[in-house]
Amino acid sequence: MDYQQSYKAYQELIEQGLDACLPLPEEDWPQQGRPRQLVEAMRYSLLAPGKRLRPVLLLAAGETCGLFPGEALPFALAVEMIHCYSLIHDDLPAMDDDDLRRGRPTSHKVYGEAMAILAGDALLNLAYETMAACTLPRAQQAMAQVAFRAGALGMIAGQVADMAGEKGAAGTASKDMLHYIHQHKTADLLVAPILSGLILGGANEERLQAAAAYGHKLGLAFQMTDDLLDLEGQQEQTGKAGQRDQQLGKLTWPAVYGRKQTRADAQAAVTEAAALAACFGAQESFFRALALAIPERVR
Ligand code: GRG
Repeated sequence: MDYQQSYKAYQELIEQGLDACLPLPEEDWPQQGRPRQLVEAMRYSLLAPGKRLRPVLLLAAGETCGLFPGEALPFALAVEMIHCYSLIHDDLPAMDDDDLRRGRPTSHKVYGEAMAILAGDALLNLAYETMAACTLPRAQQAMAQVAFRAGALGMIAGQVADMAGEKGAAGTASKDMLHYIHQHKTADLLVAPILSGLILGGANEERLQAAAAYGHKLGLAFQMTDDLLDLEGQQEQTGKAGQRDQQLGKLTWPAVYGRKQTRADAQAAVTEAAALAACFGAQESFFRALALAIPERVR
Protein backbone atom coordinates (compact mmCIF):
# COMPACT_ATOMS: atom_id res chain seq x y z
CA MET A 1 0.00 0.00 0.00
CA ASP A 2 1.24 3.51 -0.76
CA TYR A 3 1.07 6.37 1.74
CA GLN A 4 -2.37 7.62 0.69
CA GLN A 5 -3.94 4.17 0.74
CA SER A 6 -2.48 3.47 4.17
CA TYR A 7 -3.70 6.82 5.52
CA LYS A 8 -7.19 6.14 4.14
CA ALA A 9 -7.29 2.65 5.62
CA TYR A 10 -6.39 4.03 9.06
CA GLN A 11 -8.99 6.78 8.64
CA GLU A 12 -11.75 4.29 7.83
CA LEU A 13 -10.98 2.23 10.90
CA ILE A 14 -11.01 5.38 13.02
CA GLU A 15 -14.32 6.65 11.57
CA GLN A 16 -16.00 3.31 12.30
CA GLY A 17 -14.55 3.24 15.80
CA LEU A 18 -15.67 6.79 16.61
CA ASP A 19 -19.19 6.11 15.41
CA ALA A 20 -19.42 2.86 17.38
CA CYS A 21 -17.98 4.17 20.66
CA LEU A 22 -20.67 6.78 21.16
CA PRO A 23 -24.11 5.38 20.22
CA LEU A 24 -27.19 7.57 20.44
CA PRO A 25 -29.03 6.57 23.62
CA GLU A 26 -32.55 5.28 23.92
CA GLU A 27 -35.15 7.86 24.81
CA ASP A 28 -35.51 6.77 28.45
CA TRP A 29 -32.96 9.11 30.05
CA PRO A 30 -32.89 10.14 32.94
CA GLN A 31 -33.82 6.62 34.07
CA GLN A 32 -30.74 5.29 32.34
CA GLY A 33 -28.08 6.12 29.75
CA ARG A 34 -26.45 9.40 28.79
CA PRO A 35 -28.59 12.49 28.14
CA ARG A 36 -29.58 12.41 24.48
CA GLN A 37 -28.84 16.05 23.72
CA LEU A 38 -25.38 15.73 25.22
CA VAL A 39 -24.61 12.68 23.08
CA GLU A 40 -25.93 14.49 20.00
CA ALA A 41 -23.59 17.39 20.71
CA MET A 42 -20.64 15.04 21.31
CA ARG A 43 -21.34 13.12 18.10
CA TYR A 44 -21.89 16.32 16.11
CA SER A 45 -18.31 17.44 16.76
CA LEU A 46 -16.60 14.06 17.00
CA LEU A 47 -18.01 12.73 13.73
CA ALA A 48 -17.60 16.01 11.80
CA PRO A 49 -15.14 15.57 8.93
CA GLY A 50 -11.62 15.90 10.31
CA LYS A 51 -8.30 14.63 9.01
CA ARG A 52 -7.90 12.23 11.99
CA LEU A 53 -4.20 13.02 11.94
CA ARG A 54 -3.59 12.31 15.63
CA PRO A 55 -5.21 8.85 15.73
CA VAL A 56 -3.57 7.96 12.41
CA LEU A 57 -0.18 8.81 13.96
CA LEU A 58 -0.99 6.59 16.93
CA LEU A 59 -2.02 3.56 14.87
CA ALA A 60 0.98 3.89 12.56
CA ALA A 61 3.37 4.28 15.51
CA GLY A 62 1.91 1.19 17.16
CA GLU A 63 2.37 -0.80 13.97
CA THR A 64 6.10 -0.02 13.94
CA CYS A 65 6.30 -2.20 17.10
CA GLY A 66 4.07 -4.96 15.76
CA LEU A 67 0.75 -3.84 17.26
CA PHE A 68 -2.31 -4.47 15.11
CA PRO A 69 -4.30 -1.26 14.47
CA GLY A 70 -7.28 -2.83 16.23
CA GLU A 71 -5.24 -3.29 19.42
CA ALA A 72 -4.23 0.38 19.59
CA LEU A 73 -7.61 1.67 18.37
CA PRO A 74 -9.05 2.60 21.81
CA PHE A 75 -6.09 4.90 22.38
CA ALA A 76 -6.40 6.36 18.89
CA LEU A 77 -10.09 7.14 19.46
CA ALA A 78 -9.26 8.66 22.84
CA VAL A 79 -6.70 11.04 21.36
CA GLU A 80 -9.21 12.19 18.75
CA MET A 81 -11.76 12.79 21.54
CA ILE A 82 -9.26 14.98 23.39
CA HIS A 83 -8.45 16.87 20.18
CA CYS A 84 -12.17 17.32 19.55
CA TYR A 85 -12.89 18.63 23.05
CA SER A 86 -10.08 21.15 22.60
CA LEU A 87 -11.58 22.36 19.32
CA ILE A 88 -15.06 22.78 20.87
CA HIS A 89 -13.66 24.76 23.78
CA ASP A 90 -11.27 26.76 21.61
CA ASP A 91 -14.23 27.91 19.48
CA LEU A 92 -16.25 29.20 22.46
CA PRO A 93 -16.94 32.93 22.80
CA ALA A 94 -14.63 33.04 25.85
CA MET A 95 -11.75 31.77 23.71
CA ASP A 96 -11.53 32.32 19.95
CA ASP A 97 -15.26 32.87 19.37
CA ASP A 98 -15.49 31.05 16.05
CA ASP A 99 -18.67 30.28 14.13
CA LEU A 100 -17.34 27.62 11.78
CA ARG A 101 -15.30 24.45 12.34
CA ARG A 102 -14.73 21.47 10.03
CA GLY A 103 -17.04 23.19 7.52
CA ARG A 104 -19.97 23.29 9.96
CA PRO A 105 -21.36 25.74 12.53
CA THR A 106 -19.42 25.38 15.78
CA SER A 107 -20.88 23.41 18.68
CA HIS A 108 -22.03 26.42 20.69
CA LYS A 109 -23.76 27.89 17.62
CA VAL A 110 -25.85 24.73 17.33
CA TYR A 111 -26.29 23.58 20.95
CA GLY A 112 -25.62 26.75 22.95
CA GLU A 113 -22.60 27.58 25.09
CA ALA A 114 -23.51 25.50 28.14
CA MET A 115 -24.06 22.30 26.13
CA ALA A 116 -20.89 22.91 24.09
CA ILE A 117 -18.85 23.20 27.29
CA LEU A 118 -20.44 20.01 28.62
CA ALA A 119 -19.92 18.14 25.34
CA GLY A 120 -16.22 19.05 25.47
CA ASP A 121 -15.99 17.99 29.12
CA ALA A 122 -17.77 14.71 28.38
CA LEU A 123 -15.47 13.93 25.42
CA LEU A 124 -12.44 14.52 27.63
CA ASN A 125 -13.82 12.11 30.25
CA LEU A 126 -14.81 9.55 27.63
CA ALA A 127 -11.24 9.64 26.34
CA TYR A 128 -9.88 8.56 29.72
CA GLU A 129 -12.63 5.96 30.19
CA THR A 130 -11.71 4.53 26.79
CA MET A 131 -7.97 4.40 27.54
CA ALA A 132 -8.58 2.97 31.03
CA ALA A 133 -10.52 0.07 29.48
CA CYS A 134 -7.48 -0.97 27.40
CA THR A 135 -5.86 -4.12 28.75
CA LEU A 136 -2.55 -3.92 26.87
CA PRO A 137 0.39 -4.28 29.31
CA ARG A 138 1.75 -0.74 29.00
CA ALA A 139 -1.62 1.06 28.76
CA GLN A 140 -1.13 2.95 32.02
CA GLN A 141 2.22 4.37 30.89
CA ALA A 142 0.75 5.32 27.51
CA MET A 143 -2.20 7.02 29.19
CA ALA A 144 0.15 9.01 31.44
CA GLN A 145 1.92 10.25 28.30
CA VAL A 146 -1.36 11.45 26.77
CA ALA A 147 -2.49 13.06 30.04
CA PHE A 148 0.82 14.90 30.42
CA ARG A 149 0.96 16.26 26.84
CA ALA A 150 -2.70 17.29 26.82
CA GLY A 151 -2.51 18.89 30.26
CA ALA A 152 -1.34 21.97 32.11
CA LEU A 153 2.29 21.54 31.01
CA GLY A 154 1.24 20.68 27.44
CA MET A 155 -1.67 21.65 25.20
CA ILE A 156 -3.53 23.63 27.85
CA ALA A 157 -0.36 25.60 28.67
CA GLY A 158 -0.05 26.30 24.94
CA GLN A 159 -3.62 27.56 24.85
CA VAL A 160 -2.94 29.86 27.82
CA ALA A 161 0.10 31.25 25.98
CA ASP A 162 -1.95 31.60 22.79
CA MET A 163 -4.50 33.72 24.60
CA ALA A 164 -1.77 35.78 26.27
CA GLY A 165 -0.19 36.21 22.83
CA GLU A 166 -3.30 38.05 21.68
CA LYS A 167 -2.01 40.99 23.69
CA GLY A 168 0.62 41.16 20.96
CA ALA A 169 3.85 42.08 22.77
CA ALA A 170 6.59 42.59 20.16
CA GLY A 171 10.31 41.71 20.26
CA THR A 172 12.34 38.72 21.42
CA ALA A 173 9.96 37.81 24.23
CA SER A 174 7.19 37.30 21.70
CA LYS A 175 9.43 35.06 19.58
CA ASP A 176 10.06 32.85 22.61
CA MET A 177 6.35 32.86 23.30
CA LEU A 178 5.61 31.97 19.69
CA HIS A 179 7.85 28.91 19.88
CA TYR A 180 6.22 27.97 23.17
CA ILE A 181 2.73 28.23 21.63
CA HIS A 182 3.63 26.06 18.64
CA GLN A 183 5.35 23.47 20.78
CA HIS A 184 2.58 23.11 23.33
CA LYS A 185 -0.70 24.09 21.68
CA THR A 186 0.01 22.03 18.59
CA ALA A 187 3.10 19.80 18.69
CA ASP A 188 2.33 18.23 22.09
CA LEU A 189 -0.89 16.71 20.77
CA LEU A 190 1.01 15.23 17.82
CA VAL A 191 3.88 13.94 19.95
CA ALA A 192 1.41 12.34 22.43
CA PRO A 193 -0.18 9.86 19.99
CA ILE A 194 3.18 8.97 18.44
CA LEU A 195 4.74 8.24 21.84
CA SER A 196 1.72 6.48 23.29
CA GLY A 197 1.49 4.24 20.20
CA LEU A 198 5.16 3.37 20.58
CA ILE A 199 4.86 2.85 24.35
CA LEU A 200 1.91 0.48 23.84
CA GLY A 201 4.08 -1.45 21.41
CA GLY A 202 7.01 -1.61 23.85
CA ALA A 203 9.49 0.73 22.09
CA ASN A 204 12.74 1.52 23.91
CA GLU A 205 13.79 4.93 25.26
CA GLU A 206 16.12 5.73 22.34
CA ARG A 207 13.30 5.25 19.87
CA LEU A 208 10.90 7.31 21.96
CA GLN A 209 13.33 10.22 22.00
CA ALA A 210 13.88 10.15 18.25
CA ALA A 211 10.13 9.88 17.65
CA ALA A 212 9.46 12.83 19.98
CA ALA A 213 11.92 14.91 17.93
CA TYR A 214 10.07 13.90 14.74
CA GLY A 215 6.72 14.84 16.32
CA HIS A 216 8.06 18.18 17.47
CA LYS A 217 9.24 19.13 13.97
CA LEU A 218 5.99 17.87 12.50
CA GLY A 219 4.04 20.01 14.96
CA LEU A 220 6.02 23.15 14.12
CA ALA A 221 5.48 22.61 10.38
CA PHE A 222 1.82 21.81 10.96
CA GLN A 223 1.14 25.00 12.94
CA MET A 224 3.12 27.22 10.54
CA THR A 225 1.04 25.79 7.70
CA ASP A 226 -2.11 26.37 9.74
CA ASP A 227 -1.08 29.99 10.30
CA LEU A 228 -0.54 30.44 6.54
CA LEU A 229 -3.88 28.77 5.77
CA ASP A 230 -5.60 31.16 8.14
CA LEU A 231 -4.16 34.04 6.12
CA GLU A 232 -4.44 32.65 2.61
CA GLY A 233 -6.81 29.67 2.59
CA GLN A 234 -10.38 29.75 1.34
CA GLN A 235 -13.20 28.92 3.76
CA GLU A 236 -14.39 26.09 1.48
CA GLN A 237 -10.94 24.52 1.79
CA THR A 238 -10.20 25.09 5.45
CA GLY A 239 -13.71 24.59 6.83
CA LYS A 240 -13.31 27.66 9.07
CA ALA A 241 -13.42 31.44 8.74
CA GLY A 242 -10.23 33.03 7.39
CA GLN A 243 -8.03 35.82 8.79
CA ARG A 244 -9.23 35.11 12.34
CA ASP A 245 -5.67 35.24 13.72
CA GLN A 246 -5.20 38.81 12.44
CA GLN A 247 -8.59 39.88 13.75
CA LEU A 248 -7.80 38.47 17.19
CA GLY A 249 -4.26 39.88 17.17
CA LYS A 250 -2.77 36.39 17.55
CA LEU A 251 0.93 35.78 17.87
CA THR A 252 1.50 33.68 14.75
CA TRP A 253 4.60 32.70 12.76
CA PRO A 254 3.69 34.95 9.78
CA ALA A 255 2.93 37.86 12.13
CA VAL A 256 6.43 37.65 13.60
CA TYR A 257 8.55 36.35 10.69
CA GLY A 258 6.47 37.21 7.59
CA ARG A 259 4.89 34.81 5.11
CA LYS A 260 8.00 34.09 3.05
CA GLN A 261 10.07 33.17 6.09
CA THR A 262 7.16 31.11 7.47
CA ARG A 263 7.03 29.08 4.24
CA ALA A 264 10.79 28.54 4.39
CA ASP A 265 10.72 27.61 8.10
CA ALA A 266 7.81 25.19 7.54
CA GLN A 267 9.72 23.53 4.72
CA ALA A 268 12.85 23.28 6.86
CA ALA A 269 10.88 21.68 9.71
CA VAL A 270 9.31 19.22 7.26
CA THR A 271 12.74 18.28 5.86
CA GLU A 272 14.07 17.73 9.38
CA ALA A 273 11.05 15.62 10.33
CA ALA A 274 11.42 13.54 7.16
CA ALA A 275 15.07 12.89 8.03
CA LEU A 276 14.05 11.75 11.54
CA ALA A 277 11.47 9.26 10.18
CA ALA A 278 14.10 6.49 10.14
CA CYS A 279 13.30 5.78 13.80
CA PHE A 280 9.98 4.30 12.66
CA GLY A 281 11.67 1.31 11.04
CA ALA A 282 9.28 -0.55 8.74
CA GLN A 283 6.94 2.48 8.79
CA GLU A 284 9.69 4.95 7.87
CA SER A 285 8.29 5.71 4.42
CA PHE A 286 4.79 6.33 5.83
CA PHE A 287 6.07 8.81 8.41
CA ARG A 288 8.35 10.48 5.88
CA ALA A 289 5.51 10.88 3.36
CA LEU A 290 3.22 12.19 6.09
CA ALA A 291 5.74 14.90 7.00
CA LEU A 292 6.29 15.86 3.36
CA ALA A 293 2.51 16.21 2.84
CA ILE A 294 2.09 18.80 5.61
CA PRO A 295 2.71 21.95 3.50
CA GLU A 296 0.18 20.70 0.92
CA ARG A 297 -2.66 20.25 3.36
CA VAL A 298 -5.79 22.35 2.87
CA ARG A 299 -7.73 21.31 5.95
C1 GRG B 1 -9.15 24.59 24.66
C2 GRG B 1 -7.47 23.38 26.09
C3 GRG B 1 -7.83 23.95 24.81
C4 GRG B 1 -6.95 23.88 23.82
C5 GRG B 1 -7.23 24.33 22.47
C6 GRG B 1 -6.78 22.72 19.59
C7 GRG B 1 -6.58 24.04 20.22
C8 GRG B 1 -6.04 24.10 21.61
C9 GRG B 1 -6.94 25.13 19.57
C10 GRG B 1 -7.57 25.09 18.22
C11 GRG B 1 -6.95 26.07 17.35
C12 GRG B 1 -5.63 25.67 16.81
C13 GRG B 1 -5.13 26.44 15.66
C14 GRG B 1 -4.96 24.71 17.36
C15 GRG B 1 -3.65 24.23 16.91
C16 GRG B 1 -3.76 22.86 16.45
C17 GRG B 1 -4.58 22.78 15.22
C18 GRG B 1 -4.05 23.33 13.97
C19 GRG B 1 -5.77 22.20 15.31
C20 GRG B 1 -6.58 21.85 14.14
O1 GRG B 1 -6.23 20.53 13.87
P1 GRG B 1 -6.53 19.83 12.51
O2 GRG B 1 -6.17 20.76 11.36
O3 GRG B 1 -8.11 19.72 12.55
O4 GRG B 1 -5.90 18.50 12.51
P2 GRG B 1 -9.07 18.55 12.06
O5 GRG B 1 -10.42 19.21 11.99
O6 GRG B 1 -8.61 18.05 10.72
O7 GRG B 1 -9.00 17.48 13.10
